[in-house]
Amino acid sequence: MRDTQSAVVLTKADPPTLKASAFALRASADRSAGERRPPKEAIRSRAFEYGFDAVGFARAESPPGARGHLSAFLAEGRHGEMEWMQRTPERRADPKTLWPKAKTVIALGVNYGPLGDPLAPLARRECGLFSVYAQNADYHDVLKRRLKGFAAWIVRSFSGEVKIFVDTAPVMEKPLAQAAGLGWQGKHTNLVSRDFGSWLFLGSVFTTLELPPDEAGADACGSCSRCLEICPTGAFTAPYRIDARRCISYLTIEHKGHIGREFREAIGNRIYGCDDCLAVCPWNKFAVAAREAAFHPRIELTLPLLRELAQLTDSDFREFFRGSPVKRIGRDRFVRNVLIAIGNSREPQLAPAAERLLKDGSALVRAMAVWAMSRLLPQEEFARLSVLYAPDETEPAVAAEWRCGHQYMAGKDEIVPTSPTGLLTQE
Ligand code: B12
Ligand code: SF4
Ligand code: SF4
Repeated sequence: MRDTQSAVVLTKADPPTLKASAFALRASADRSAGERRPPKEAIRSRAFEYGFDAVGFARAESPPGARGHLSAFLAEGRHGEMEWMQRTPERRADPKTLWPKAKTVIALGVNYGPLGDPLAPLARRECGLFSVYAQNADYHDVLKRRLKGFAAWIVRSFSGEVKIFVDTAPVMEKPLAQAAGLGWQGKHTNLVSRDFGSWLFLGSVFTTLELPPDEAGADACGSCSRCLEICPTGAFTAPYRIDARRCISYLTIEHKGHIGREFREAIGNRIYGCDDCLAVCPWNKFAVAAREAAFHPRIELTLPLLRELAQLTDSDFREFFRGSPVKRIGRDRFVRNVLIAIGNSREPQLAPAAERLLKDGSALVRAMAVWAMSRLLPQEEFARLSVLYAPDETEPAVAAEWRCGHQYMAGKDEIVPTSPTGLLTQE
């Protein structure tokens, strides 16, 4: 009975990709096997029915190299302000330390492949670019829902205990996914799949069931280095090694303070996250568009006008980004990012949108409004505004932006050193 149902759901849900047809074959073989189907194969089949596009099994143990690489990452401070990463490194490095009862990790991937070239909007400087993962629903919500249903089914069918994880727990999802055969960690450090390229969200079910592991994914980057070369901010210190503090994804999403001057031009019009290293990967040639409609871009987020985004109030922001991952950075950080994109737009007609924010309640916003205007306005106009606004400025970082703006306009384009928190340290 269960197997018959499987076949029906599968035919309806899976798109005609290689992966789906390969699975359909497996499903009919399973049906003839009836109840004798081994738990691992039954679980694999069900995972696809629950909407996962990739599934693999690994022992619940620290993946090779992961512990040492994590220690080096933390010791060198490459996690920046993400201090939660250093709270429980032992648990993060080893699923057994996180949950001693765990025997097997079921690694799962959901395809979020874009519909077109995700880098094309970089040329539309009057618009903001949201990274592919943030153009619609929050994947945490989508994956968690599926993981809960799937994990409950495992317990109902085979007993044992389970725990589910997606992103936020101290779990090294990429090395575990590699150990479970979903792909390999590419030189851009993300998991690359032969079927879906760089576009898999990852989640996992830890279980007390002892299930035979799959073969680990083998590195197929070869001599390619496209991802390393394209990074606008030089975030890769070496192949397979990232300094998060230099990554635009970190700067625009995780970093709470002022964004260092040395990164602002390189950010271009990326207002939430970055996909450059993912998008250039040649393994994307086999990628297909996400089958989950909640990951297809919301029309308002595909080419949103910077001028309009800059005017979002706190309540507009919360309403506009309801259910979206963007919501978690809050209006001030978001408008900070938008103002950097405005400064990079080379469109003087966007200057009024920045000027309106010179008296904003947030120092993050005021600082980037000043910076944007220093990039867009003629020198006399910037000087006129400076006379009007700078004397009342009480926040040292914003006052410093006015001074740096004058220097920039005078042709002294100095990159002012920033502290690890992104605050200007010159004054
Ligand atoms: C912290 C974090 C970030 C940080 C740091 C990124 C990073 N690479 O660590 C920041 C904010 C920058 C970030 C950005 C992004 N992230 Co992120 N992030 C995470 C998080 C929470 C933890 C990752 C982690 O443990 N990092 C610590 C370091 C030590 O681990 P690592 O990168 O795996 O390092 C390995 C390699 O360096 C390797 N290594 C080191 N030296 C060497 C040498 C050799 C020879 C080899 C072979 C390997 C090797 O070993 C290390 C351990 O295996 C995970 C979720 C999770 N819980 O796992 C999501 C996660 C990695 N992020 C994800 C995504 C989608 C992104 C972005 C694409 C979002 C965007 N569009 O803006 C970018 C991509 C940037 C990039 N190139 O990595 C996805 C990736 C999915 C996938 N297919 O891999 C994850 C898994 C979330 C999820 N559940 O789907 N992220
Ligand atoms: S996401 Fe962008 S900034 Fe971060 S490492 Fe990749 S290319 Fe560089
Ligand atoms: S772009 Fe090239 S080097 Fe980078 S992850 Fe893809 S295959 Fe590997």
